[in-house]
Amino acid sequence: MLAAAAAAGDLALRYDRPAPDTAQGWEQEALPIGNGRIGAMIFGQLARERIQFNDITLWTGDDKAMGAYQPFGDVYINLPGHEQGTTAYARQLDIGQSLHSVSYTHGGVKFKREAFASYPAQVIAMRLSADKRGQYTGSIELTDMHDAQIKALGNRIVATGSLPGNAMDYASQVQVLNEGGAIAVDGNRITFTRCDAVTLILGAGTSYALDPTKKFQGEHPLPRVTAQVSAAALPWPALLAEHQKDFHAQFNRMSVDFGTAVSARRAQPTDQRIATYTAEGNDPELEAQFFQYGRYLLISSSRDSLPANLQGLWNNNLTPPWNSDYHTNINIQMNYWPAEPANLSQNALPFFALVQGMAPVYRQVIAGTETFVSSAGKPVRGWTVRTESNPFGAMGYIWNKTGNAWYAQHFWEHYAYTQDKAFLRKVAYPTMKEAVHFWQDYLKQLPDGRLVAPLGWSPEHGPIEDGVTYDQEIVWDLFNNTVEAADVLGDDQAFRAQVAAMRDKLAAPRVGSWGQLLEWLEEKKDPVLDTPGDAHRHVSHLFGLYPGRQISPTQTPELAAAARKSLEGRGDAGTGWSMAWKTAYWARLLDGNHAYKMLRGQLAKPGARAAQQSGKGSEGNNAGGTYPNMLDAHPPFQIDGNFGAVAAICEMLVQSQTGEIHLLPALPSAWQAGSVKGLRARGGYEVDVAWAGGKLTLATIRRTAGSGPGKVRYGDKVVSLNLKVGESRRLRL
Ligand code: FUC
Repeated sequence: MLAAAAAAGDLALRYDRPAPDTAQGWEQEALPIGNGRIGAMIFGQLARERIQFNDITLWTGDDKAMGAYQPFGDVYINLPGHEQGTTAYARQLDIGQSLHSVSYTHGGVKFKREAFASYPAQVIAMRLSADKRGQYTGSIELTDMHDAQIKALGNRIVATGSLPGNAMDYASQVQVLNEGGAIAVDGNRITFTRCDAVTLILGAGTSYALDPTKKFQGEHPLPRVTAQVSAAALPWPALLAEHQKDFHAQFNRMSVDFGTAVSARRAQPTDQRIATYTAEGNDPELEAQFFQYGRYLLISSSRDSLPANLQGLWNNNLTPPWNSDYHTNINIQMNYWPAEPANLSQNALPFFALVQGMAPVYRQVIAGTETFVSSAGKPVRGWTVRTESNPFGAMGYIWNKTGNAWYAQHFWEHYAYTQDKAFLRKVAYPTMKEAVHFWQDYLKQLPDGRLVAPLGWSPEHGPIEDGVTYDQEIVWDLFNNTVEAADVLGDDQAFRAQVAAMRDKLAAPRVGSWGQLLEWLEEKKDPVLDTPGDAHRHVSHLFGLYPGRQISPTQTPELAAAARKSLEGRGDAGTGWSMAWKTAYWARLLDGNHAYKMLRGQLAKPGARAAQQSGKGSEGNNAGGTYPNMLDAHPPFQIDGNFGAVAAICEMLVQSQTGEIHLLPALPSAWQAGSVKGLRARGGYEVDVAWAGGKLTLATIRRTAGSGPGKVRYGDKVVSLNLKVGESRRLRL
């Protein structure tokens, strides 16, 4: 049972057996679909197919209690007898087509299933068909993970309930459409008998509203879900075409080719291909697929609703790890790192909406917290966050005080890439300015005049104290971006001057005794902390290197050299997100081969590096990897690593944080020939690059927004540009 061999450029994840119907099968082998709000994990089981589904807003908890992101329910398709004697089984997720499919032969009949989550139709749809008539006899069940009432009526099964605790209403509904044969209600199920084809249309929703003035309660979802499910009863080709048109409009903005794999690799199912790659590397097609998979996952888990959480929107567990929450000290930010460079800017909007929705709640929290008084004893202005957060304003665990400034960076970057001045003026600048107010009030002055962030924590490492490098760099980033934003807007000059002056008084990153970038204001006299043997997964004190821009090999070579020392000290291990971040760090240090080494480690099977386990840290610092379904293993499954890897690969190909578009700044020697189209650069550009023999052959720079001159660098060569919107320039450097 070999999966059909893939062709070059083919973007299907392929398997020759179903995902086991277990928690581990869900996590590591089932395949995700999603429309940005609702989604599902599909197992591809034969006699009892399972579609485990989610809505990104189904949360327990409220503004006081964290609660957790919840699984919604399952649709089961019972096809008695299909397990025995099945041949030619193939299961695939084509991420270029946003389409899941299963095919097999049973009793001389070829059976086929297709499934997708449509954004335009707001439903999940699955169609079962066969090459002979009357072959489908079985039943459909809808289950619920809480205590919904479930009822089958006509051709629909409807579940409605309300969560204990926060009274959130929810509803799901599956409509069964048969071609040929008959369907009937049998208790809570719908049976189908001798049908030619069966289509399921699944809708789901909740009463959650991202609006603190309504206490986050909107309308009951049942009428909306019913209308969505009714409207989606279209001919299958029409429903699919509408979905794919919408999907392609986002996904096809980029294409990537890192080189060709030998045909023996293409013949392998994805799980075996990852295993071979773990041992032998040398599969640029798999790396390209991993890149595009991250883009697929962002499109599928971040659109017009809440932002992607720790698991995107896929969760089958009532008590998921870390509540599958919005973690503020790396995780939600990493989810959004790829959005701008990988040409999925609109998919970042849910993050901005969450921040803006929470701000009024957070302001009240801060106003009532004794921690946040200025050195003059007055309450600080603005708001900030703890490490854990939910979509009702509750927060938990330790304060992550510079979380406000890090969030503000994303608002600024959205402008930097899109050049959307209305967004800058109305959305980004006010958010940045409020974070600046917080830090203007809260920073404290050392006797030598330097400004430090009081009592911060370098995530999640060492003591809580003043002026930790992580905080200093993030505040610097906020001040620096705010100065630039004020320059763009041009009408806030007095404030701009204050912020620039404070930026220049911030305690700056410093080099320590072994050449490292100090993680804390003073070097620790500790046997482990920030020594060359300290393998802690967080290397957050290099924020200024990435995603910040305070440290760079060209502009601050001493600090960049120190950052390199620190990275060497921390080593090449890490959990999923940690490895992705290190990949980006190495790319910013312009070391493509080291970045590639990190990427290769992350795309390996989890546990492949277990022999080197350091055992340091509460959850291990050497663990990450990629599961057979290509989801990131923190472990457990945590989606930030998928997203971080996309962003890091973008940094290997094009950088633009220093005022130049730097082409192929960190191209690894493993990628000898290839091309990438549609990467975005700050200033409103789209960039295509092609290379051969490890050297740039052609670049095309298109301007899609913005105005004014720009510069393009390749190695030591720099050329100037002055493109208008719609213009492009081809360069051979
Ligand atoms: C941060 C990390 C952990 C984990 C958690 C969800 O706290 O330190 O490794 O990723 O988020």
